[in-house]
Amino acid sequence: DYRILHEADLRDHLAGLPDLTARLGGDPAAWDITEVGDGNLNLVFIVKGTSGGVAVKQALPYVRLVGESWPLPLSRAHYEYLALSRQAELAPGLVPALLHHDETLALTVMELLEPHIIMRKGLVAGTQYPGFAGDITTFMARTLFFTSDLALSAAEKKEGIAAFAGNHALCKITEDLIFTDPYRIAEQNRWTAPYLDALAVSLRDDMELHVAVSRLKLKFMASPEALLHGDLHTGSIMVTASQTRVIDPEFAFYGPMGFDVGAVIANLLMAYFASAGHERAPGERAAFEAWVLETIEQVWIGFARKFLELWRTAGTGDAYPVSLFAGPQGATRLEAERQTYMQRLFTEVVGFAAAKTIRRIFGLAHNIDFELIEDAKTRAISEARAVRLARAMMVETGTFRTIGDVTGAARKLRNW
Ligand code: SR1
Ligand code: MG
Repeated sequence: DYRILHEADLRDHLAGLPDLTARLGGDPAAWDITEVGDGNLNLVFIVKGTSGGVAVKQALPYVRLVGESWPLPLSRAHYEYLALSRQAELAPGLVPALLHHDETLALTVMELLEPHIIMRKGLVAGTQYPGFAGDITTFMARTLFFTSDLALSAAEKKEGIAAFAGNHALCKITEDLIFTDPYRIAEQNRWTAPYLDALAVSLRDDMELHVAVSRLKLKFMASPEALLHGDLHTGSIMVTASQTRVIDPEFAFYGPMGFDVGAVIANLLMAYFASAGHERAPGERAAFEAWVLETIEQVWIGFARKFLELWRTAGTGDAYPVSLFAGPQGATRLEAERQTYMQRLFTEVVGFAAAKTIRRIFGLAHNIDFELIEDAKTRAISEARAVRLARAMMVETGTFRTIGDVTGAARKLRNW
């Protein structure tokens, strides 16, 4: 009974739901309904009544960006709903409230986030979000830690993996668009031609890069460490000056934690490099760029601190059994092991951040950070700086020991 909802069908559907009707208020015939989706996959409606509004998301049976030639399972709406429900429990106040879900229509109704805007748009405009690092590190530390073997029993963890195992079509998009296509000739690749033509060729010939990205791809495919958001870029985050809400977890599955953290860092790095190509009031450019780099540092440092604190206080999962680390000697050894764990995770964050950057410059799905730089040459210069850093992060990952190494390298490339 699935059908793509148009305004009138959506009005009828919502009018049949007493809770939502009460929330919206007034005569359903007078509700204002607008389709506002500008993402790659779905329909998004804003519905406003006399006493309130809601956001409605419906999955299309195909990739919106490409059209019906690229079918995509509606089941992604189910996984998104499941992930949002779990994230709401684990990171309360950091995701939109869920109001209704219809499995057949692949439709979810959520709290209308107002006056929030998509963070990427704010970054393009040069807006700073002082509370962002604190919020996103809480979100990531809690959702990743509490769905991992560090917090769960082996049985609970395996149930979690099984619940999301069917979301493989969305994983396949990531496997192809992020870890494969930018490094080969693929019909849907695009880049800022002609300026980046030579760089596109060099990516296809760079065997060290191919090895590095293939290692990351394997890690993505074969490391079910925790429940990931799976698409945690700045287009999946809505903000005001003081609030952060994470949306759109339709790519959720159990994967490597570094993928989510790397996504946030990659998108901030791109905002940093893109800044040179955007209009800014005098003096604001340097302040904005300094804030972005500082935020990148806070994202890793804050995440690591919060994650470690959870491990120390709530690390009762079946991994690292408490009984094996009894006594002062055990506590010291376990603490050292935690530091080793975080260093390994940091290395993966660096690699994933690199892959997430390169895909936005040579793959199918680009981002407005770069795309809104009208002059192609100016855009290509910003993109080339980002790619140069990303290549180093992916191939010479070991030389990036701290997040300061990443921001320091970005700073050096700013005027390259
Ligand atoms: C075909 S989907 C392209 C991209 O849009 C989503 O936001 C994901 O990032 C995906 O890779
Ligand atoms: Mg999305």
